[in-house]
Amino acid sequence: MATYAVGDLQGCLDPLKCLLDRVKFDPAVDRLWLVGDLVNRGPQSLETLRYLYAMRDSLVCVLGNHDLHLLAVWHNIERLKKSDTLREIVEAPDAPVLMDWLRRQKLLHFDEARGAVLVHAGIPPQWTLGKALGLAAEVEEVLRDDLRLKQYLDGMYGNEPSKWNKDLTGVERLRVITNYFTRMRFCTAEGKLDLKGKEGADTAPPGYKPWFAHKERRSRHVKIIFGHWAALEGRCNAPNVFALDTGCVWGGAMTLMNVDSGELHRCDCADKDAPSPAAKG
Ligand SMILES: [Mn+2]
Repeated sequence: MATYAVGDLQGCLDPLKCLLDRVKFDPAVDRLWLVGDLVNRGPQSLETLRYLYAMRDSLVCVLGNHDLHLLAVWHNIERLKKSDTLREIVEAPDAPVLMDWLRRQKLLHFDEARGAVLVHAGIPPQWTLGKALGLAAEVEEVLRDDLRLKQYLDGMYGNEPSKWNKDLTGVERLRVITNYFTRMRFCTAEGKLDLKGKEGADTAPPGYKPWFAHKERRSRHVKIIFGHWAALEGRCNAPNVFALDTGCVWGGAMTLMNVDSGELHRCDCADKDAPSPAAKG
């Protein structure tokens, strides 16, 4: 019985199967945590979702920005972009079942026994774990609510407000919470976001740092497993913080970590037609 976490899949199913074979993953007893961005850019987004749905009882999954974008496309809020590889999903006969499963996933997962958190992008420095869990739950509740879902997805896009404020309400409140958990890379110690930078940790704009690098970060005592930031190449130099996105879809590798032992496994992305890094996001 083991618990593993895997980095961003982005529609790369073969490397995932390679990793699960490598550790002899048994869905009857083992558990797989997914950092989100299950789909998009890669070659097998639909097959990946079907594969995960079939083993859904063995998974813990948090949503990434690409998963939320897929939900927005499915609900006719947003149109497909040129670089998206999501059309096969929205045209699939089983799309309603897959999309209903997807929207019931979390933004933040906390395993109390392990003292470990799973999140797509991160937790901003000014939030305690308790605060973060409460705010994630606000968005998770809206995702499951038929009456509020479309309004949320419609208001989800945008980089403002750039900083959390407890007095925020409505779509602006939900948007900034979503941006922290699913899009953040660089921010200030007070949590002001810079959502433009996508390169390595040493490319922060003046006054900004990677979210995990702030010394007084209030969630620093809990183990955090995240993805989203391929340019880190799995390195983040912060104690207790584990970066699992190693850019599989960009021709890198997919990384699987044993959550308890920290043991790492990698499988290369075999796809020679990987999309160009210029489309990274
Ligand atoms: Mn992402």
